[in-house]
Amino acid sequence: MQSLFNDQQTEKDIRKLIDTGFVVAQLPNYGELRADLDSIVNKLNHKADRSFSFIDNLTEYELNEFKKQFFLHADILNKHLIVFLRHYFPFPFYLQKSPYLRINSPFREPDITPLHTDVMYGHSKDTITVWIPFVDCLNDEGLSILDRKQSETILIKLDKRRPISEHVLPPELNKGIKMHEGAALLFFGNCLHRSVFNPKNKTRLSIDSRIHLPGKKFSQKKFELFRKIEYGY
Ligand SMILES: O=C(O)CCC(=O)C(=O)O
Ligand SMILES: [Fe+2]
Repeated sequence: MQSLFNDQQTEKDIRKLIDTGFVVAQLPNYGELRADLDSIVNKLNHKADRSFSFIDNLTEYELNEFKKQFFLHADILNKHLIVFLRHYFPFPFYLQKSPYLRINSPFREPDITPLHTDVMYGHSKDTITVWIPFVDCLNDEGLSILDRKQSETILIKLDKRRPISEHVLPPELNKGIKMHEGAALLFFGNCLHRSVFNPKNKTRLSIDSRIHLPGKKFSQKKFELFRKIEYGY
């Protein structure tokens, strides 16, 4: 059977991820992932239009219910995540038990994810996050991210508790990284990232999960969040 993946591209992606701390990669099995996401959304009694505009009509309560119910279908999405990740990491690894669902609605201040590294939330610097949007992110609906080196420079200033004002942050952090639907962003736990104010008439729905490779230092605090995926799963 012909591989879904282009091995040369995979090698290039891994090198970029290791060298710089992040990479945007194509998901060859995105169609299957999206079809299952749509059926989950439909099952939860919402019509899954391509742009998720139903979300804008939900009350806060309904939105929370939607997120809670969504969580129960994690394994369906994990199945596709594993196919994708297995190709990059062809050995046993630890995967977050459930992906998180995030929504970044236009003009909604509370949906903005503030500047952070996943290490700040208790993960290890060796944890790799996979972030997948279900819409094109071309106009600030998505995430902005700094590579490992740039992140270190900013983090040193944060460590010294110097007040860090917006205008010393590199301009990359004011612009969402441009990704088409069907791509995934992979990044290490020590890369600074955030979402920017979404000024466009488009709701972004995304999932994110994390993996941990064997032989790397595990954050004890987060151990319970992961489960081992054996090779051949
Ligand atoms: O989707 C977002 O707005 C934030 C995602 C994030 O911080 C992460 O996946 O680690
Ligand atoms: Fe994060």
